[in-house]
Amino acid sequence: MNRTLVIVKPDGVERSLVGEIISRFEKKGLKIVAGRFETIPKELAEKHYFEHAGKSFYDELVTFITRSPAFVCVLEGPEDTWKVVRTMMGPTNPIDAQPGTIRGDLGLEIGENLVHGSDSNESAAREIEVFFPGI
Ligand code: DAT
Ligand code: MG
Repeated sequence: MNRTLVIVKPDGVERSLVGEIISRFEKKGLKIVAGRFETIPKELAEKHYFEHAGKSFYDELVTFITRSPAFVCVLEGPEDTWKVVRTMMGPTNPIDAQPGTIRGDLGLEIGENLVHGSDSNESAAREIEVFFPGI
């Protein structure tokens, strides 16, 4: 089996869309194998988003992801689960996201795009270790 990290970001929790978003993945056939509801500590946010350090939107991104509780979970499927999740999420900017995708149906702004999904099997392994070490 193959796993990826998904985060329903603070905007998704604030808008009471955790069930809506996670149920799409469950209906698709993916299984939740770990999950935690938490205000992400700054230190974990910085580890998670290390690749964006130094970019113009980095400070805003860390402030956003740590501002209120998020639902962080690990989803499991047969293969390339990260890709299944990202296809269902839609592209980073909700303006570009097709109807039928999470960002396309529910989002409007790049800075409040509801959901995180790892972008490769390597990122998935790294990000799962950041949030659920040793799992
Ligand atoms: P994704 O979340 O689709 O993997 P990413 O890894 O490139 O996108 O960026 C991480 C998050 O940072 C993204 O979900 C929203 C924010 N972000 C990315 N590019 C941005 C930009 N140009 N302006 C503002 N926020 C941005
Ligand atoms: Mg990314």
